[in-house]
Amino acid sequence: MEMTLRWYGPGHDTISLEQIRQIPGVTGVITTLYDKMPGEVWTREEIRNLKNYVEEHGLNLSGIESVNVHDSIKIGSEDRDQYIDAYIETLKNLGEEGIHLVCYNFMPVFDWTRTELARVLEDGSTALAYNQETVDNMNPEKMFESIASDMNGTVMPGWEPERMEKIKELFALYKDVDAEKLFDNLVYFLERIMPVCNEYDINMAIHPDDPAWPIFGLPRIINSKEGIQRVMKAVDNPHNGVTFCAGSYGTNLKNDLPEMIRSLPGRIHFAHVRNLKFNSITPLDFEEAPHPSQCGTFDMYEIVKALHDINFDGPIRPDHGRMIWNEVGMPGYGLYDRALGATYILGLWEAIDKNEKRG
Ligand SMILES: [Mn+2]
Repeated sequence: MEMTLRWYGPGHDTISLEQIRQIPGVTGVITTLYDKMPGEVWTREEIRNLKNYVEEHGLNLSGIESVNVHDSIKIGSEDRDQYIDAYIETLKNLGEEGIHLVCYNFMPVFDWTRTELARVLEDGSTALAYNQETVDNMNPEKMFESIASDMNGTVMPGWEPERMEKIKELFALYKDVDAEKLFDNLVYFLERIMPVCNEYDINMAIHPDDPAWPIFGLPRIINSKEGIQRVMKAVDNPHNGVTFCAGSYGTNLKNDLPEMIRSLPGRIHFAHVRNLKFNSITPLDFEEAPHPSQCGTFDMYEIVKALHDINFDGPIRPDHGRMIWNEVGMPGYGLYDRALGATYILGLWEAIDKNEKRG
């Protein structure tokens, strides 16, 4: 296991690599070429520059989150092969530059959805939150406006203005894509990219849908144990793997997170560990809680234990943190609360590890 933090790159992130390096136990970052549009090839030079920059700051570039998948691939349009070819070229270039982990998602239109980016919690900190009633009373355009006005002047991944300008068009393109078609399109994509993943030992790690159910009538397939197992079996290659995101799968309380982890030995290449606090089931309402078990609904010990039990050896990162201590930054991606999360997870890991070795 390697403890990492997500970082958006120079000029995009509100926190610096110097700061990340001072978080005890964090040795790497998960980053991306933020300006790249889906379908655009990442050149070796661009990748090398990013990697050198991270390494010059004393950190590893532990993986990419994300290389985004073009909508044509998800929709299965006639031009999908040209976009898959570009994706393959990017993977090859990443492999040539020694990068072996790529997180991606296969969600139509929206990467993730929250109804509030700065809900004030009891202790005065703010966190991202979700209320189903609010979503049910909103249309997608309004959803975008509400998210965009709440980003502290930053641009949240998945909610880029140029993408959202085309939101009606996007919805029209997904009109005939149901869950089965989306699944078939994912399998088609994976089968085409597996040879380059084999050649360069690149672990693909699909991020689950967040929240873990269909919203605005769009299909979602990576949201349960059955859903993810189906994808693993359809393309039964260890390079076809998973980003286990506790906070995304965990939005559906029917998902038994430790059990899901145990059902995926050798296939979890990347882990996002975060806690949620459910305030109400009907209507569903939850917020992103501080990482410790006592602050939310999940038993974080059991989640980390399950990862340890399957000998998880990839990068792990604390997921979204709250805004605390007057920090102003990208919602969910501030410094302080994620740093607390990283050290907490490291503490759990050390205790579990030593306990086990003592038998
Ligand atoms: Mn995640």
